[in-house]
Amino acid sequence: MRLRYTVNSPFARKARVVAHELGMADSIELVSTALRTQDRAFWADNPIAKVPVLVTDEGFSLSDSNVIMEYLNVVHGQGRLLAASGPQRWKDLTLISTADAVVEAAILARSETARPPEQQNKLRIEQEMAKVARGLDAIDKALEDDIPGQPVFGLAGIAVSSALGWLELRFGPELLFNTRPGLGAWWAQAMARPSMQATQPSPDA
Ligand SMILES: N[C@@H](CCC(=O)N[C@@H](CS)C(=O)NCC(=O)O)C(=O)O
Repeated sequence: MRLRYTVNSPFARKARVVAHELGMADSIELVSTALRTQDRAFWADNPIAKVPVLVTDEGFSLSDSNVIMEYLNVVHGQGRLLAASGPQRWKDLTLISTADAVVEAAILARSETARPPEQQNKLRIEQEMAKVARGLDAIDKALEDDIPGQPVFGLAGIAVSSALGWLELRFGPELLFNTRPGLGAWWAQAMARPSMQATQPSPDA
């Protein structure tokens, strides 16, 4: 299998962490991929030119990150990282969507902030950062309610951890944890896992 990624992509990190948690990281070739270049091999793997994309041993391409996580979980992990049915399944899928949405809102705010000051849409930045704050509050609450009793660091925990890792890299820990000490404690535990240590983003990349 081949996984295209960038070292700082929070979406690609989800797939990489799942591979580590399932003990199969060695069976996936990691291909560091430059984004927004004329790369026909990349486009052949994913016409939308986003990472992550996983090319399976059978030679078909999978995207996006949630499809890849679930593929690895079902085909190589007997589904143990996500409840197959019942309320926990839907809560966890919603937590994954919320984590993704928080990152997407933060990316929008960052790209707006990167424009020359006179061209920035300040209202848009405020609106997107307010979504980030509300999303983090919802994640904080969901983890408080559900995750501590769970025996496994499942797909929901992996999605949240990957999102938090990227947000911390780009915005610093204060935005995340100053008003959410429970989330900070949860994050410290998640960060101690070998799968998270092995997939750390890099400020220099
Ligand atoms: N929904 C997608 C999002 C993937 C995504 O946005 N990846 C970013 C890197 S973090 C990317 O490849 N961006 C390149 C581009 O938008 O041109 C997923 O979950 O995989």
